[in-house]
Amino acid sequence: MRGSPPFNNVNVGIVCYASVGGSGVVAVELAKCLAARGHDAHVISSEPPFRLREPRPGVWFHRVEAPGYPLFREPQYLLALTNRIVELSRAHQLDIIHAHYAIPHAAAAYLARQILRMSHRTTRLPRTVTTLHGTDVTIVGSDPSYRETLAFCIDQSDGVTAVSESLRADTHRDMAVQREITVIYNFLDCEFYDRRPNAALRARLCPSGTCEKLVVHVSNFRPVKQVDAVVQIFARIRRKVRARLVLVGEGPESPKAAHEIRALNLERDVEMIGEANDVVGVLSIADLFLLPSLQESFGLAALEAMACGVPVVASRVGGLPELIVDGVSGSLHGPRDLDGMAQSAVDILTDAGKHQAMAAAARRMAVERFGADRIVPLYEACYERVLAGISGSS
Ligand code: GMT
Repeated sequence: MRGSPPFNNVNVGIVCYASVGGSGVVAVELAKCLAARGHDAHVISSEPPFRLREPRPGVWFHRVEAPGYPLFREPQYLLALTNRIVELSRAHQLDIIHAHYAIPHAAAAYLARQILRMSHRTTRLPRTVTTLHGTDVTIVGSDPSYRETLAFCIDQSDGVTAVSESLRADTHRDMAVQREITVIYNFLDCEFYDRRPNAALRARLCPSGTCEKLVVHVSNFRPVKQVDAVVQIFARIRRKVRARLVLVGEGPESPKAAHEIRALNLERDVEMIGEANDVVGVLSIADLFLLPSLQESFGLAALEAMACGVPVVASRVGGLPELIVDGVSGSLHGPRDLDGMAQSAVDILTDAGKHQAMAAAARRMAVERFGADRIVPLYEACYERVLAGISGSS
């Protein structure tokens, strides 16, 4: 087997989910940034992730097929993914297999490495890195049905990263993971995520005469996002401010949100626009972003809003306090404190000076603390340590 390659051209297999969700977004953005920095990034998923529709030099997509058989009630995705990682490792001499979201990607990476280790056909044995994103630990992964196997696979990774200090602590506490975990915050390309005012879109979503302020929420509408609470907070805001609410995204809680809108008689003030191709366009015309989640290990949607100069009113849970500075770039409250969130929203929306200062702080912090230029080198450093055989990734 060959030794470690020079660090300026690393072949990375990036395993991620293709569905709309922050972990897939981060994985694909990382692939693009790594390719731009001279590496080769092989994205491995069940279908092309939605941020990878356009071809990019240095980024390849590899589909995982999990063929069915009448005997199986469940698709055998873990086996198919493991097999695909083994094939791709051989074909592309992968140096690193980087699993984004531990379930089941950390297990597939572990199994693939074991297979490659035992095979006489292996000429390069890849190292494995697992990035923990949130519910792979906090809600799903720590469930007794998964915990022991998942903790084992995370511990077997050559490097482990988590997207916030909060998630690192949760992983050690709830999963009893022993391995050292490096915190690497999520990031954005802040040249792409920047405010681009669009008067026509603003006039459509917040027509002057009936609307003065635009409040936005973006999520995948799962229970953890409390989308019904978004509507309830907005109802309180609407009593004091001529505002409209735009809900972007869809998911299992979409019917509940629609029901809440009808129940509170807000049909004329709330629009559900479904999944938007141009999230930056919608955020660019927003005055405030609401994220009252029950749990959020990082809150990538809040960072997207901040990068577009939008103050965020959110729950004080998980990694959100590491992202949003209370009173500076937004406001934080307990996840059930809907009155507190509504009051803060009204304060921000009705005080132009405060709004302007928070919007500027949000943008500045997004660029300075969570810009791709700052964060991507931390992943490169993690790869470098792992390739050098340094145990753990710190
Ligand atoms: O929430 C999930 O189950 C999915 C996951 C995802 O793929 O979007 O979300 C988590 O990872 C994101 C990217 O790192 C974070 O921004 C989200 O905060 C995190 N979600 C939760 O912790 C609920």
